[in-house]
Order: sequence, then C-alpha cells, then structure tokens
Amino acid sequence: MKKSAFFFASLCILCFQSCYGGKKKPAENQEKKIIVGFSQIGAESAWRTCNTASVRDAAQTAGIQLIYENAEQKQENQIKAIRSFIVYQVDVIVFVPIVADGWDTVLREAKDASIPVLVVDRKIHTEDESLYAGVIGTDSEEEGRESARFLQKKFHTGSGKLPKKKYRIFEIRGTEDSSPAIGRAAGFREIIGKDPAFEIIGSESGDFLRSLGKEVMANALKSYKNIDIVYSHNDGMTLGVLDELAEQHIAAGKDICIVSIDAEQAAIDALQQGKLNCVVECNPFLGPQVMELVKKLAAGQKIPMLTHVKETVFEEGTDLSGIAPRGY
Ligand code: GYE
Repeated sequence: MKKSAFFFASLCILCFQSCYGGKKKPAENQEKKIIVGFSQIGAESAWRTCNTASVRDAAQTAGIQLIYENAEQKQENQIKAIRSFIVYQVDVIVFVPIVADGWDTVLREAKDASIPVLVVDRKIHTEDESLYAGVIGTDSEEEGRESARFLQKKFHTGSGKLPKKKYRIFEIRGTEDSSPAIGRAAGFREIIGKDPAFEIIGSESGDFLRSLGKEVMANALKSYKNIDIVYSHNDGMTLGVLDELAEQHIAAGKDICIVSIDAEQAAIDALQQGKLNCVVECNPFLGPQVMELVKKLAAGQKIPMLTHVKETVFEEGTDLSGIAPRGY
C-alpha cells in the first residue's frame, strides 16, 4: 500500500473508533443526560417570553435536554404535550398549567408511568396532591395583597377613618380559572374587602392580553362613572389600558390611579413617567431554580411541595433611578 493510502486508511479507522465506540466507549463514561419535557402556555406576554427563555437557558447551562412544547393558550394542547412526554419516557415533566383545573387524568397517567411532574409558575387544583412532585412559582395572593396595601398607603385609609367618598376600583383580571387570576383577586380582596374606603365597582377578564386590556378598559369607561382606580392583573393588560386612556385623553396615573403586576420594563418606564402608580413584581426568572429541582427529581429525591420566588414592589414617589434593566 502506498504511504498516503495507508495514512488515509488509518485515519478512517481512528474516526470510526471515536464515532462508534472503540476502546474509549465515551457513551459509557459520560453521565446520562437528563431529558425534560416542558409544556409552556404560549407567548401571551413579555413576561411569558422571558419565562420561556429563562427555562431554556437554564436547561442549556445545566446540560439538560429540553423538549419544548408551546401550547398556544390551549389546555388540550398541554394535555397532548404531556402525553407525548410520557410516550417518550422523559425523566421529568415540567409544565405551566394555563388553568388550575382539569389535570388529574393526565397527571395520573404520568404517575402510572413513574415520571415525576414539576408544576411551574401557576398552580393547580387537584383532589390528589400525590399526582405531582411540587410547584415552584410566584405568590399571587401576596401580589394581590401588596397591590391593596399600596392603595391603602396612597389614600391614607386602613385606619378606620372613612374618606368623604369611597374610592371606586375597576379590576381587570387575568385568564379565567388561572391561579394568578384567582390568587391576585383573592389576596386583593382580603385587604380591600375589609377597608370601607374602597369599593370594587366592576371586574372583567382581559385574559392577560394587551389587546383585551384596551378593550375591557374602553367598555368600563362606558359602563361606569368615576373610576378612581384600575387594578390590573398584569402589565400586558395595563399597557392596553394606557393605550385606551391616551386615546380618550385621560391622564393615566393622575385622573385614574393604576396598579399593575409583573414589572416588565415597559411598566417600569410608565411608572417613571408617572403613568402608573404602583407595579408589583412577578418574577419570571424561574429557570435556574427549576433545573435544580429537576436534577433532584431525576435523582429520585424529594422536593418541597411549594417553593415561592422572591418579589418586590415598585411605587411612585420612591427613588426609581437605581432599578436595573428588567430583561423583559
Ligand atoms: O403575570 C402574566 C402572564 O402566570 C404569573 O402570566 C404568570 C402570569 C403573568 O402571562 O403576565
């Protein structure tokens, strides 16, 4: 054999060995990669897009393989995705439940297949808590309470003294039967409901969407006289409210006090411009903590049933100059 042909043949053998096993057998030496099926709701808000990116980035950093499914705002798509993860025999199922109810059947299928399920961001209602391993997300009730506490502070109520008139609140709720909409409404009422200075005159769902926030606000302005306060369950809908108020030449933040939840950059900007009065943070950066829990579940360990993430409140009249760029 010619020298060059011999060299070429040796190279081929070497390549073959390194690709298909040979002496080193890299597949056996390496740890098995954890495979996670991730069912996300969709992309209804900037918050959600950031949340998805956080989970994806954290999976990549942790060396975890993520099978991502976007449910495009439909529960049935999420159920289909979870079933496909069971067929695929992923190590852990991670999902963000669009609504709180209706998961028991599919979760029982996952349990029967011995695949642990981690619920992320939103919570579920179930008769049987053993159907999922744990939930990590934001404390929606507390976000509602924080919103109410701000109003009590701003309007100097809560001391038992009645103002000359009751402050009239219009609420724009998130997606029906979703845990943040339920929690934000309940936590808010826990405090506002006991304070005779306030009255919730109306409440409509805007499905966490900017377009619907605008529409709901337009209808509310037709239906109710003298709205003093708008309490909106997310910034997306709040931005729609601002669009509508601007069209109607109503001074947002002055003629109507506005409290919003999420703290995306656009809302913080509006707060700094005096168009919003309070923004309660809802933290979308759940990815790194999700991956820590995933690793534990894949190793057969137990995790806490409930993990809440840290959040803050941004209010008018405080020094807002130091707020770091939000990233969403
Ligand atoms: O507030 C909203 C989003 O589930 C807490 O969903 C989350 C909410 C968030 O679309 O913007």
